[in-house]
Amino acid sequence: ATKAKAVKAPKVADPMEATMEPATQDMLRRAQKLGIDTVFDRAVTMKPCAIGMQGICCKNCAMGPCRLPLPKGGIDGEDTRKGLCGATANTICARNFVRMIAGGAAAHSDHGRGVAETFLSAARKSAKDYSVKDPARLIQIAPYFGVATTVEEDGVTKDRDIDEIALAVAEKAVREWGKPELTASYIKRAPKPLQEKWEKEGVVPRNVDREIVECMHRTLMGVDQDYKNLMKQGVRASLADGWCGSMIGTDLQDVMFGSPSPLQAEANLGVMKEDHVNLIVHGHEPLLSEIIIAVAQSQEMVDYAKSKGAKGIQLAGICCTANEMLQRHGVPPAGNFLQQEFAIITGACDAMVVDVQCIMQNLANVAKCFHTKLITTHPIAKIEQDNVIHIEFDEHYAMEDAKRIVKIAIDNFENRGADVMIPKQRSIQVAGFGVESIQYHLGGSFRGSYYTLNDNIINGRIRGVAGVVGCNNARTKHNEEHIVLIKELLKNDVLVLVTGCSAIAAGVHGLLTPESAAVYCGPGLAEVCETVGIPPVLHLGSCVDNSRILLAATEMVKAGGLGDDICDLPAAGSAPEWMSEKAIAIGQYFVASGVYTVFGYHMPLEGAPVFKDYLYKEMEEIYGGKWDCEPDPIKHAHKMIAHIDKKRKELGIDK
Ligand code: XCC
Ligand code: SF4
Repeated sequence: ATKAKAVKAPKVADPMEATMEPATQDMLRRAQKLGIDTVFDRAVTMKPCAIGMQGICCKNCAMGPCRLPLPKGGIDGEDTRKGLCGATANTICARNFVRMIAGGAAAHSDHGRGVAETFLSAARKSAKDYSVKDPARLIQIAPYFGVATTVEEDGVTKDRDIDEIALAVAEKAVREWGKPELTASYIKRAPKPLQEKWEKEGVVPRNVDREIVECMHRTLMGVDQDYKNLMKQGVRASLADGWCGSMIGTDLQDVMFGSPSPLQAEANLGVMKEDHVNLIVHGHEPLLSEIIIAVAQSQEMVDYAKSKGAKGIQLAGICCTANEMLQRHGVPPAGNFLQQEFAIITGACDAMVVDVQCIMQNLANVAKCFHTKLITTHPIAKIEQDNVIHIEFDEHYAMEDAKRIVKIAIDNFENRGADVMIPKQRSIQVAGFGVESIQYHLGGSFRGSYYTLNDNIINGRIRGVAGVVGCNNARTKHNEEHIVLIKELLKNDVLVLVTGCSAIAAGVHGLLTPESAAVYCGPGLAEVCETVGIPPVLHLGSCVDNSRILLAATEMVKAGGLGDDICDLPAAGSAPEWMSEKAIAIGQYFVASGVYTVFGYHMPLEGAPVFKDYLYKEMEEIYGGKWDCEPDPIKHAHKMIAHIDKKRKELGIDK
């Protein structure tokens, strides 16, 4: 007998259970064959903490962590659970929730700040690679910053010089993060009744940084110990994200890089090409990727790639950097959050460039198994593994930095191993919608003709509108909640607006084409989409572009016929596969803007039923919107539809 015991094979994920997307299934099988572990396998071997999941683990001081699990069989009578300091389950759960909002708001808003600072450099002519590409957008937003767009000369009103407007807007915009005045400027973009609600409740954001700092202060050990009061600050910080940091980010990106308009592109891992240099850009901020696009398309670099034996350069994106490059340039997304490791596992990724947010550290381990150069570019986001290259991006030398990066990818082409496997799957999509293009394609306004959105909602061809946004989560089947949910909404004549990883999922699964209207929609929605030639699912961009959904909702209110405020609209929000704290910040600004918002998977609230009730019920009385959670995508859709029907009834359009 030998002493050697049979080595137990490590537990791995079942590809068919892990994802509904065939290219991802194939790549997961390949990874497992090569012995490379991915997020899907780790989700099988590592289980989440049951107490953390309930939202009632507090580690806000060194007397803890204090854990307050619900007693078996629930609470009978008084809830006597408390931490060492006496913090109740409500306090702990609310503090955790508010800190998630702060984390998410910080991420979106810091992204916006980066954009605003680059815009200021551009306006001062010290960042020569950036300029005003969309003067109309600049003129549209200037008044919200109190910047005049005209000048009086000899009693005649003339258009003000665009460079002058840009500089004035930029100087005002950067101040929105830390100004001493008491109200964020963009708040006036919301419908009046909503602004009044926020004022009455005392949740009007002052400036982005202050609201996030105050979240951290109030959730510190021994400060705010009233869950309702804590949530006031959570709401205020979320509004600073949605209506300020994110919205300014979106607007100034549109000003500098051009506002998106509908365009056709491909999607999925199959967009990578065996005979091309494959350069993948991943993360969120388009400041660098915009320049990379220009460099990669330059004759100089294309010739250089050819000199190295490649036919050209294939750019593709992952996560929201993908959405940014897609909506303005038609650069195809290679995949969403859960596909990032697989772009490298193809063996054909010559370089992956990352900026900030949603970047899995395991990319470094996966890159080690191939020739892929993994390049970090942002001073706040480095990766410790020694195979990762850091090329710090500086807006003043954007073109030089981008050239260095593209050259690294090209030079690496010849190092590719023989074992390359690019999945065949790629789909066609139409992306790049925004408030203006919704208006343009649906009759030129929101109201007043056979084609407009509001009229089609009033006449019932369109039952309502849903915003389906957010991440993938390895604890749920990749893309399935998004796709099943969206299809169920379409079947019930609900027009769907998507952003983020949900938008990429919709593109990959073929829902972003005008032709899909006939296949998936109920008769009313199909008729509208076919008449005007739009997809029934509209891609509105990245996660900061959820601000476009807020503004679209505001335009629907202003156009009339659907009530006085966002909460009157037959509309609902959803993040079926959420994972990032950013999703919680987004969900909260949707709720506080009057939207019924349903999350999938689970919410870390079960351990504090009273606090949970506050979010799921009472919040509606204050803001007109409330939270909900439903993991089953069909039931999830029907909760949203029931809400839409309730609103139709209240509006008297429920024929
Ligand atoms: Fe990240 Fe924005 Fe979530 Fe996707 S959706 S996993 S946050 S990339 Ni915003
Ligand atoms: Fe425990 Fe209170 Fe400290 Fe939290 S703040 S860890 S509940 S003692």
